[in-house]
Amino acid sequence: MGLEEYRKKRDFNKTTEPMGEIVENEERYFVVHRHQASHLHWDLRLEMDGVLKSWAVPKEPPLVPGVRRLAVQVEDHPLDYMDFQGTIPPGEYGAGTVEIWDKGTFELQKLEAGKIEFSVRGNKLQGGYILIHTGGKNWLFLKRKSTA
Ligand SMILES: [Mn+2]
Repeated sequence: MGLEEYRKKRDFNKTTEPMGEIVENEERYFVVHRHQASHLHWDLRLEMDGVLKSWAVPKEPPLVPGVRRLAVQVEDHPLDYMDFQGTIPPGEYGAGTVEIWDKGTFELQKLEAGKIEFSVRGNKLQGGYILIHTGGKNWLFLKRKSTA
């Protein structure tokens, strides 16, 4: 919807109300868990819509451009999960050890159907990344060449 209607109703030469701007650089948190379950994988989790959108990445997340990783979307996790580390007991869902592999903030840069572009400030992950939906639960996770 934007701010067009708000602005159309006001003459900013005559009112001291703010013209306003759409803030797109809101910082959000992300975490990557290294999860040694029956199969080792990394869980990428991005704070979006009040939850952690989550993807299981079977290989180490890309640190350089040109590496494509499969990322399988899994159920949203609560924001509290950001700080979780520990051992999930044998027989329970995801049994195994969960460690924080990387953590930091990110800016959402572009959100389209099937495409999420974001810029990351973590310890291991830095710069521009993209998630591209390829079908079903499958996405591609890659580092962008330009790190805007
Ligand atoms: Mn997992």
